[in-house]
Amino acid sequence: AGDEVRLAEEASRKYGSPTPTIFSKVIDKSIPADIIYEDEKCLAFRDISPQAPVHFLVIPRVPIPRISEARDDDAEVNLAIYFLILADPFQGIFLSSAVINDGKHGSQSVYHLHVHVLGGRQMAWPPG
Ligand code: DGP
Repeated sequence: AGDEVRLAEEASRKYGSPTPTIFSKVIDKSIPADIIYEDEKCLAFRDISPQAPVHFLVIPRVPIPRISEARDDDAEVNLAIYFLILADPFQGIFLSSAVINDGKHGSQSVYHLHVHVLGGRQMAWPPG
């Protein structure tokens, strides 16, 4: 719990006081989620409304509201590293798309930065 407090303080220094979202509850485990990976910087869990046979979200523990507000010193945003780590347990499954929805025009609904990782079916381009 000490860590969560420290991260919340850090986020509030950087971003003002972001409104806690449902993903804060996934992080502190006050609501259930199918967490498939976690470490000191990020979590990955299955999307509650999967749009593909494989659909999980990768989030930083720090509650950065959206990708366009991330700061250069947010090492947590270096999620590509986590994709590599995450891809490993899914070897053999076709992880076809990684999507970040940014803001209203990007249909972002939860303002805690997250990457959608989708796979297991043919994707279409462009997104709707
Ligand atoms: P976006 O439109 O990019 O903000 O997508 C938010 C995603 O978060 C959406 O696909 C559904 C998912 N989601 C929302 N609430 C919950 C929740 O409580 N648990 C889980 N596992 N996923 C959630």
